[in-house]
Amino acid sequence: MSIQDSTTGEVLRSYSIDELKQQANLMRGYDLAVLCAATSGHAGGTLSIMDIAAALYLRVADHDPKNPNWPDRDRIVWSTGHKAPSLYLGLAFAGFCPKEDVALLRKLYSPYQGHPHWLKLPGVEVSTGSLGQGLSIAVGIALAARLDQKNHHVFCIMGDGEQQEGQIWEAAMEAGHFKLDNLIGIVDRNRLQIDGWVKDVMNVEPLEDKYRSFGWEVVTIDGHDMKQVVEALEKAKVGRGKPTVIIADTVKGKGVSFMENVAGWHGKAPNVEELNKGLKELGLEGQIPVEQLFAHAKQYQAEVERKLDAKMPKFHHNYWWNAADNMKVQMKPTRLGFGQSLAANGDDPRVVCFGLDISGSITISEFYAGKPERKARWISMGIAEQSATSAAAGLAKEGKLPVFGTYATFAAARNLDQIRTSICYGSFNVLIAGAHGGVSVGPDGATHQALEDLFAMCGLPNMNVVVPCDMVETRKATDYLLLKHAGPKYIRFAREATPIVTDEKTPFVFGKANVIRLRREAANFIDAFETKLESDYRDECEDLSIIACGPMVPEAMRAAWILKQDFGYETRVLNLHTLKPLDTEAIVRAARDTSVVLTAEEHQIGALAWPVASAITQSPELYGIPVITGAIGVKDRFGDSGAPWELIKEFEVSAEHIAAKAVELIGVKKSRSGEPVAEVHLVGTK
Ligand SMILES: Cc1ncc(C[n+]2csc(CCOP(=O)(O)OP(=O)(O)O)c2C)c(N)n1
Repeated sequence: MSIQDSTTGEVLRSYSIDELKQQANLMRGYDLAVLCAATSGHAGGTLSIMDIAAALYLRVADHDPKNPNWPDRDRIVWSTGHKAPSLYLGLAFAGFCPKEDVALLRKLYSPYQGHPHWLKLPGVEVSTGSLGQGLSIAVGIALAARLDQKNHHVFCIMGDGEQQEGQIWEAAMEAGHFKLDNLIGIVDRNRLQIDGWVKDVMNVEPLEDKYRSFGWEVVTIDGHDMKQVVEALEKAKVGRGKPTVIIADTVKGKGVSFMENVAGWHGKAPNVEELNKGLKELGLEGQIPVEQLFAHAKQYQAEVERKLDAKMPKFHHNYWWNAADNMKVQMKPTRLGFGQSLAANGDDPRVVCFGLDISGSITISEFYAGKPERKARWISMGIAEQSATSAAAGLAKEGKLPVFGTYATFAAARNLDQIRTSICYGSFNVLIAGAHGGVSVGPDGATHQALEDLFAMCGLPNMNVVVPCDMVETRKATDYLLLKHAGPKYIRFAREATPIVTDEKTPFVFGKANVIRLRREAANFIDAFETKLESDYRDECEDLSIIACGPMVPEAMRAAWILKQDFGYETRVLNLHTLKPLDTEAIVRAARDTSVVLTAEEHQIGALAWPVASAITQSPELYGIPVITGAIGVKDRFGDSGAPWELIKEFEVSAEHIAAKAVELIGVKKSRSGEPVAEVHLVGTK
């Protein structure tokens, strides 16, 4: 049946095996082009699944492009959300959306998010990106169909590395138990994941035996032989009495020789030269409208930039990072400091590091880089955050110093109960790294942008939480937490390169805030400021305090610069790198001395703002003393795809937003005390 008119049942288009092969090849060409236009994305896995995507969307699945929500349609769940471009191209080639629109991949406000979002694009069935959840969703959809006595089918596309997630096996057990013959699992067995070969990272084989033992019908095919793909899918649709899993042997990067079987192409997009080479190898020279796709992407991007610019508070000068001839700053990713510390301190025989299949990117692999003798204390756990968390507790119980990390949302949310019960309740000495925290993760989108992790981590008894402001402070914080601090500890850092605003001499004392004061303009941003431990600082009667953590500290410093230059205001910036335990004294002194406190966090508002507010309202010293407060942070919404600095603007967590809010709060303070309110120069906020 396949692509049809849901009102008449008329088949709108049917593809032969040869035509499907041709379409899959074209989809590969588009895939390379849209990834190139996005400058990021997942080439390897999108190419390995493309034949299956073509077969499903163009021939096997019953659906209607004009009626994407047709109740009787087959559902296709992409549990491997990172293969979103193949899903989008499947939809586009089936007629659900224009092919050229897929070139808007990973751009701000785009329906073509880095990972699929069903509320943004008709035809996308579910939002995914956190691996291992799709099969459970598919079980739910299949159960609903059974309850409603419907005949449609649910397909669920998974990766082989993804099979390491324990939730897959809970879902597999459920599907077998309920004999869900309307459910068809597909495993893209390309044998690679991020950290290398699946068999080396954490072997999942024999997959066939595993699924069979859970009560599934199992079919193994060559996932690039279109005849086998179509036959297996069509046969699975008529299977009765049990769910079917199709284990498809594929090649990661299929069709492009320099990408095939290369782990490094997992999360990488081709540049223009590589695109052209790839298109040539696919025999598609001149057949993909590359220039039109690029032009479409460029035009859309120009509109994004116009919208963002209109949203930004304006000041007398352009104070953006490195826009002026002076106040220059060096940018480096905070995560590098984490790796540097592990490299420096890893000789301690108690230190044991876990790999969770994202090791290079979060720099935890620096622990063993060039040190083969440490390999025995490097334990690859695969994509299994929950079990690894409890295993870390086990190691800690036996006197080891375990460290694990991954995207902050998978390091602190997916495994929250394990952190709570296995680690915190027993108060075990485990260091957890929440890497890639905040919206500045960028084009991967909402599923990968941890904006809630600090609520959970700060809310856990016995947990200690540090959010360092730059690469140097990340190294110092890791040095301290790893070897000097006993108990559960969470360190959160960003992915993107952020300004370096501390140096070797800058104090870092766990649990103690630093005061940062702008003293002058200087050639280098860092030299314009003086930093002291807050306990060594004497009140200078500043106009306000900005309390910040993580990469919001540099933004707060830049806000202090804007406030001084444009309004003559003096700002006390507090770098509250330790969120737990909280430096209540520093907060109370800032509130008492300046009577205006503005918090800034790259998180849903509240991980920093509410403890600060609570410290102010609960301090007897401040009873009856008015303190004007404000909060900068993400306002109760999920993230979006986009370039990191675009997202800083869109989510209103830039220095400009901090400064605009500060002007508003200082205005309230001045008007209350009868002082003239400084003229506000903000253009666009009037
Ligand atoms: C819960 C979770 N942990 C980690 C990641 C990061 N991640 C994205 S893709 C990937 C590897 C997936 O490997 P596999 O399933 O084999 O997919 P393929 O190699 O086919 O792309 C990982 C670890 C994630 N998205 N979700």
